[in-house]
Amino acid sequence: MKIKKTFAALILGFGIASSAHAGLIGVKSIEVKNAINDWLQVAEVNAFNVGNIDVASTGFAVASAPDTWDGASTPSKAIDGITAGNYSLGQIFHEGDPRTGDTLTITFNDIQELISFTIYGRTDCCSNRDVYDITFLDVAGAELFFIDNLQATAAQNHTATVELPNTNQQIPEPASLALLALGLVGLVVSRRK
Ligand SMILES: [Ca+2]
Ligand SMILES: [Ca+2]
Ligand SMILES: [Ca+2]
Repeated sequence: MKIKKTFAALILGFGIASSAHAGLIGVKSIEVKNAINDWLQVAEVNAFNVGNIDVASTGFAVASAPDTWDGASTPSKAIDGITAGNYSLGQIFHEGDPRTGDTLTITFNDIQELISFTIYGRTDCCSNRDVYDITFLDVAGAELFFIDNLQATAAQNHTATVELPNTNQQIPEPASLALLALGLVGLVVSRRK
């Protein structure tokens, strides 16, 4: 009985360790560009970190862009927590004239480990424009991950989500592997008994 309990505890411990969230590490900023040489317009960006917090939010990040269409379509609209995408209601970021392949940059206050990325496009018109190239950058400006042609058009219900790769691999240490092996031996022994 004692061996069985030890084995159960080991399996439980191992299961908890391997189910912990881990994601794309070292992210300082995200760059959003229009992928089809059209106007850049974004209703909202969400970027969830390992603590399940959307850090693409006012208070955790700042959003910037070279220009805006008007005073109601500022970059901050992409991180204000409102996913609705009606331009005429002042709900989206929209790049300014001229159309120059602009970049919306979301810079985090702190370096983040991200597990998922979601973008919301415009809903009142022109949703065919909403195809994006997304680049995740480290603090030195080096590319960590790239999402090509992410579509958030009407056909995608104006939104798209990508689970980010785990670059914080939790490889079991030799010691814990040995413990697991011991547990397996324990199971065999207890079954024989
Ligand atoms: Ca957000
Ligand atoms: Ca918004
Ligand atoms: Ca522009």
